Amino acid sequence: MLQDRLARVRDRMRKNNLEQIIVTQPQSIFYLTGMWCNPMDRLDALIVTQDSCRMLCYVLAVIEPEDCQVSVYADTGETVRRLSEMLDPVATGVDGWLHSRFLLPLMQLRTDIPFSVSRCVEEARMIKTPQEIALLRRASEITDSVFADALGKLREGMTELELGGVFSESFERHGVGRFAGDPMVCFGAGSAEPHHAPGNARLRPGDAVSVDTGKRIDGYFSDMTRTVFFRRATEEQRRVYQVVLEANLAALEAVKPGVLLSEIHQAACRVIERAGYGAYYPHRTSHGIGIDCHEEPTDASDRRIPVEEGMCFSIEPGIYLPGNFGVRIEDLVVVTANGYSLLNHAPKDFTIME
Ligand SMILES: [Mn+2]
Repeated sequence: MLQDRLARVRDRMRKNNLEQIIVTQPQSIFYLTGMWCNPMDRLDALIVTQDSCRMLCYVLAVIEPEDCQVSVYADTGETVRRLSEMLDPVATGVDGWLHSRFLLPLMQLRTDIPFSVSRCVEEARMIKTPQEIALLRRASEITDSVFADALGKLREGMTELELGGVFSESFERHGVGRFAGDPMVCFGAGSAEPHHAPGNARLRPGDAVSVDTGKRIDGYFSDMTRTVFFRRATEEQRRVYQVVLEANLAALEAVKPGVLLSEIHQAACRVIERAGYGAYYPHRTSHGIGIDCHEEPTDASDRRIPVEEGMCFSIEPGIYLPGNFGVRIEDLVVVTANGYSLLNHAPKDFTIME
């Protein structure tokens, strides 16, 4: 077990009056043990109390953390009963990943246990350790190089999927496998869809080329978006690009401990609204990143999450003009004592690629 992380989680448990928590998200189990489990449709669970760690784990999983009593099961069912027998009759927090098909029978078996939702591990994960920050920094450095390499290989008539392949090959040259997400490559009107599925659209002069990609490298994700224009750009494309760039910089400027994530979003929105494009910015500005590409803290206007030193999140404003083109510029930041440290250094000035 990773004792410094376990101590943070136990601290959160005390603050939330939880004597025991059930952790089932593989990313959270990795956070606490350093090892990956992959239960797929099965149930793996780590049970943490103030003085013990126990784990219920599928027999083929390779996970064997030290200082943790592991109880293995095979494909014979009865896993919920096994889990129910491992629990103490105390206030118990359950993470958001325990499927209702396991949780509901568990609650029937243990009517003596008061269950509630636990965010203890997610909250601990929000504040990165120096070791985690080093891994996040390295993942972003690799992603910066991949963009520099792959965006230089645009050619007329190539498809979005082909450019995606160029990015994947470049990651592979940096020793990063094809797992964990293909690049989201968008040409022309595709760039106006914030969650575009790359396909066989072919690159034409005048297209916006927007690429959003990140990889989990040694456990920690990168996530970056750059938008460039192929061979030429209209006045409107230039104008929209400048507005998004200004929104990106205004949001970055707002990052420091104590501000609310929603205030960072507002800083980006103000720039976009003032330019008359408010109706074309439909999504949040930030999401936390770490072992997951999207994790706490996420920016939602109804949640008041203060920014703290050690948090890592994206800054990714965009403008999307349906059927026409879109621009998004995304960087990652780590919050420092007085502001932020940028993890991405790929250029973001308005660029026309030949
Ligand atoms: Mn992102």
